[in-house]
Amino acid sequence: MFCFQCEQTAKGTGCTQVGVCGKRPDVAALQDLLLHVLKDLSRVAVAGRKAGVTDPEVNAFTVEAAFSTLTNVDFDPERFVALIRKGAALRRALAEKVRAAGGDPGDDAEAVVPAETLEGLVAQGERVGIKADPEIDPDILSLREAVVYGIKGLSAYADHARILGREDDEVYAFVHEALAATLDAERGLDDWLDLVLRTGKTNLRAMELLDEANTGTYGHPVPTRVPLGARKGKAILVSGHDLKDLEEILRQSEGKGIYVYTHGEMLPCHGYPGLKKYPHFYGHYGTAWQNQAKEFPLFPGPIVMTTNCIQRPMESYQDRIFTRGLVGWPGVRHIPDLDFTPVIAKALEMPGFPEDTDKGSVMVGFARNTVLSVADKVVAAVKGKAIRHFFLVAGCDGAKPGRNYYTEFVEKVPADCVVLTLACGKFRFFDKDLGEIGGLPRLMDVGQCNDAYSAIRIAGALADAFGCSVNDLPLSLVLSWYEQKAVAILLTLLYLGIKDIRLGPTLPAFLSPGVLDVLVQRFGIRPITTPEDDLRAILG
Ligand code: FS2
Ligand code: SF4
Repeated sequence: MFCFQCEQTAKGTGCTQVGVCGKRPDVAALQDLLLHVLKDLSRVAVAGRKAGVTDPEVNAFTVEAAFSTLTNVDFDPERFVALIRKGAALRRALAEKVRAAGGDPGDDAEAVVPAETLEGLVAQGERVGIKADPEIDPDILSLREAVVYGIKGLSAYADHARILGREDDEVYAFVHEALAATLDAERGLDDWLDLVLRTGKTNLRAMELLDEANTGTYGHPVPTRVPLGARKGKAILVSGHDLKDLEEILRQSEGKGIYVYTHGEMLPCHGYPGLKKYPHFYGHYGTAWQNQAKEFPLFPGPIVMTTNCIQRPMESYQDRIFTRGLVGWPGVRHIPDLDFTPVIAKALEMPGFPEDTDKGSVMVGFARNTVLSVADKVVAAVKGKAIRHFFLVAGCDGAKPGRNYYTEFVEKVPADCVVLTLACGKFRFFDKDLGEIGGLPRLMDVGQCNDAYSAIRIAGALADAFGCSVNDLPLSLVLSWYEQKAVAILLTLLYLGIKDIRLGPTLPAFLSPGVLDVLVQRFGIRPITTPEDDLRAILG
């Protein structure tokens, strides 16, 4: 196997024996084969659009399957076998439709015919992995993989938006165009660079759709205090990013003496009016994804993983962790639709929390609507020099010790500066009381990684208010990355021309020295150093 799509990749170069995430070589090969099937399906979808043929099932399948291969989503070989077979079947059916419409779907002989057995599929996958072409130019490989990982992240956003009824064919058309392009051996460096930035552009649209979907369905988040302790009683823990799953769990567990808690990236959900209206939606339990082996054994109820990031479940909670949606782990009970009866039954059967405990609280709900409703105050505070600088300290968390940088950075931010945050990296500092400046909290949680669009809108509106570009605002981006949604967001920031981003804890292994050089020259992107040095460099 070879995989270097995430930040924790082995030795900073690539996982070759087994994934640091727990991905086994057979699953890695199946994911490679699924991606290959998707690329081939995309080629036919591109030909279809030229002939006026689009297929909603193919569109939905493409983003679901790409999302399935994102880090820490699905580790179950059987699920990938089903996806590979479905992808190949959709390709055959679509090719027929395209032909019937007068289009040219290409040669069927070139299509992948999935092997009959698991071993056969794994062998097929091993032939189409990242390093399948030993002759490929390292910079082309780097840009091609940046596009693929950007598409995986974008697909996650498009899939979340689709679940809540928001779609745009332009997004699907681009996903198909980009995946099909990865099969084109003739593309030059400039074409690849262009495709990288267009991936960022389309990701912005996908994030916009998701923002519309979330706020249109559940209202704009409002500032909300979330307890970190527990209420005496039965309990369900919901992790991941899927708001629809959370809503259904809340609706189906209502009036049953169960309290619902968020875990990880679900924390910001407490701010949505359409979700906080449930009186048994109580509080938040635990911290970021990489601490689940420590935190889940102590939760006295079932746990539902709605999306990334799942880790190998420990023996002690294997019988009460459930996967939902695209998440999979061999042997873990999967909820195939929105019927959470088994989860509720498990909660009722388990002891729950024996007493109330108080572990303090945190504030959420500082998404674009809240922050921009006090834009006048913010602008006045900057003009009156009460606020010197804004820092967006955002992105993923992970297990590496180098991620303490982000905790220390926030601790060292001077008292006249404001910290905006989003995604699971915030668990490094989310419970710190940084106080206020002129009635504005100094630490504001914009939301999940899925809400990066909200932060982009805040930055854009502030730039408008000051009559300058985002790059000229007193704003610095200090980002942490881990998986491919972070890659997609980074490509969007580059597409928007945002300069001088600080990125850590390490730079992506898939960026070749040549590509990194271009990013440094054109965008001033740089690795984090130390909190002291970076703060000094930013604030002067
Ligand atoms: Fe965090 Fe994990 Fe949010 Fe990423 S919970 S690293 O895949 O999606 O951010
Ligand atoms: Fe390794 Fe990350 Fe790939 Fe898992 S997703 S195999 S940890 S590079």
